[in-house]
Amino acid sequence: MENLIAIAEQFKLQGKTLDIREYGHGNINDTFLVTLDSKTEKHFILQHINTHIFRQPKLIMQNMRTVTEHIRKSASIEKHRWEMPRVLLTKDGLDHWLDSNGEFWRALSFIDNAQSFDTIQDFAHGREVGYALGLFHNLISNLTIERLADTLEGFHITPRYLQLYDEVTERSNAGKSPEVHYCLKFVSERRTWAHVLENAKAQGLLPLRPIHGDPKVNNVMIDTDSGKAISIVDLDTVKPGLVHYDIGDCIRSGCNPLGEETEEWEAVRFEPDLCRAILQDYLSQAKKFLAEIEYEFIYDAIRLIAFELGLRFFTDYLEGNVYFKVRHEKHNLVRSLIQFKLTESIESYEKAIRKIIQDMR
Ligand code: GN1
Ligand code: MG
Repeated sequence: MENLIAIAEQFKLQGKTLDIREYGHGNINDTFLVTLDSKTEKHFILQHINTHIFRQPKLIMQNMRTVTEHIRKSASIEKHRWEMPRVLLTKDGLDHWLDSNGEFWRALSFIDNAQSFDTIQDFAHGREVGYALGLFHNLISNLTIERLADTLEGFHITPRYLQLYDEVTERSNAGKSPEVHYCLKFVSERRTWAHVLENAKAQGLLPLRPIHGDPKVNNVMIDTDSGKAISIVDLDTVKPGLVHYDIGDCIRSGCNPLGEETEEWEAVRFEPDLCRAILQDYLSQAKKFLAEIEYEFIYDAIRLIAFELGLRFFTDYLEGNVYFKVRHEKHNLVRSLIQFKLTESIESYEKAIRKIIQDMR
């Protein structure tokens, strides 16, 4: 704690530090809420970046500043309350602080009078989550991708995760419990199809654009008074990519009412009506830049990102939990079963999901 206070005080803000507590449920970085004795900004967010995963954290800060400054300059947001987190600087004017062990810390402004949820609360909330991603995509659609660094090579490139999975399964001795057997079979039955988005990208059907990378439900901030979406946070994975990764991630997260951390993995299912709500307000914004052909891949994107996340969790389980933080040894196995059950449910609703997308074109 002493140490945390000393780190928090590196970042220029008025007032004495009253409290620091862990905040949110991030799977990679460590996030803290700092409370200050101040009349103006009472809180800010302090984060420790996992540099085993984000190997060039300075580039993350650069991308974050590029995107948030671009959005702040954009005229169209003046009609709504829409706030991007501000990067806070140290006393020396730097956007990060290296502690005595060389660990990387950064601070962001806190978005006041807002909250986020791990699962969709009702259809109105679903529409707000979709709207937030659509507005974000729209606001950065005119930011050229050359201005953004690739901060996490291979992120959301499903064939790359399959390659790692093959390497890991070859040397793993995880045994063959019924759950492990189910996962191995699940992956093997979907291998060929798993190239769908990368193939479409290679064929020039889907363009690279600036993307968020992690637009799950709890990264959308909702105004406590109005219930409206006012921000999308967690900008570490902002980089060039396919908007389909984001659409898939937002919908796999939003349409799983039990959430991605449930114990009842066998009961996990996809909710098509929530999918309609999210897509409706997403597309109200995204239709401004999406080409006709891009709609053809939305169903595959939804199915693929659920499958890919299951594959990433399962690989990490087999590898001994080296990537995602876990609370127990089988945590990543359970997480992968949840995503695979969700994928199965998405597959069972293929016709309905394709019709929802078709009706909105
Ligand atoms: C990770 O750390 P967090 O929760 O923001 C992961 C995402 C996954 C997500 C699943 C850099 O995000 O890709 O979708 O867990 N981030 C990275 O909850 O791998
Ligand atoms: Mg994240």
